[in-house]
Amino acid sequence: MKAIVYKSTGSWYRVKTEEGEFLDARIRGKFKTDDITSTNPVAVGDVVQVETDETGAVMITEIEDRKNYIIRQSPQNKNLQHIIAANIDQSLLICSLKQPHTSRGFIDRFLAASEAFHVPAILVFNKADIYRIKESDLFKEIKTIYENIGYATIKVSVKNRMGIEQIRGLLRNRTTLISGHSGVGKSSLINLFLGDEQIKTSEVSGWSGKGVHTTTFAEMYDLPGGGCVIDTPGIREFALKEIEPVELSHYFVEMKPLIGNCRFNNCLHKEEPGCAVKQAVADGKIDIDRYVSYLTILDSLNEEW
Ligand SMILES: Nc1nc2c(ncn2[C@@H]2O[C@H](COP(=O)(O)OP(=O)(O)OP(=O)(O)O)[C@@H](O)[C@H]2O)c(=O)[nH]1
Ligand SMILES: [Mg+2]
Ligand SMILES: [Zn+2]
Repeated sequence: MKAIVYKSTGSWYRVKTEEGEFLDARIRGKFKTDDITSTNPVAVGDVVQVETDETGAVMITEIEDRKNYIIRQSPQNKNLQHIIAANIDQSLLICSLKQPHTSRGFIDRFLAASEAFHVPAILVFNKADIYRIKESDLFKEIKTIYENIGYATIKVSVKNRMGIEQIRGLLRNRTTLISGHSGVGKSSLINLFLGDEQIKTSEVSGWSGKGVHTTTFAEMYDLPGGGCVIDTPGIREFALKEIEPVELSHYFVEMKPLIGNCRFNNCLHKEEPGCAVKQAVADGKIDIDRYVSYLTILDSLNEEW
């Protein structure tokens, strides 16, 4: 019987069958999927085959090919990846400019990962109710930069219900991954769209930047109006799929159309003469902070793989 994985704890999986029944399943044997060394063979959003054995236990026997997936690095082992979710239509990065602050570098890494994995990305800035002039001005600046290159950038307040209807519209009839640092309000936002089934959230007290993770496993929820959302534990860093340094600029959407104009076809847009990307930065056509993020990620690629 076909089913979709709604929750994965690593040792058991909650799946929803085609008939709409929720079952707790385990895996039998070894699965090797997508040729990646992963800590979890089965992820939320996976389409699987399940069978009930003689003892009544539900077993996952097969995983269908994934349309896409998003991974993060295993905190224990840099060479291991953890699939956050599979088969998603879009990804919402929940950010905040306060309690906690989401950095531009983190946003750019998320966007590059989304491009590499072919997942459309939207930036949502929560906690607008606590923004003062400094944060409001910063938001305007960020919105201009990211909307110029094609990413919807939306300000919301879960607390004051500001901007929530727009988000509800974006979620309808799609499968959306909700990610971001711990404490930005991912679960609180999702709770606004759910009925009685409420997710646990908790106070960010004495914010240290490390935070206590309230959500510990990724879990998918059906939206009453159609569509699904996947709540995830707070994340520190997204992993980029194994990419060559020359490929990285393909995942910076404003750089991609320019790279054919660089003098060298293996240009890394660092020190090379005749570089169209560096020229665009100098002309103010590419945001300087985006370029800095590009260089930072480029440097990190060698360390990661
Ligand atoms: N001021 C303010 N606080 C908010 C808002 N949204 C959420 N919070 C608070 O932020 C804290 C963290 O919210 P959660 O929803 O648990 O955050 P999370 O992103 O799910 O965190 P993890 O599960 O640890 O990844 C809670 O105390 C929420 O009440 C908002 O719009 N404004
Ligand atoms: Mg949460
Ligand atoms: Zn170049």
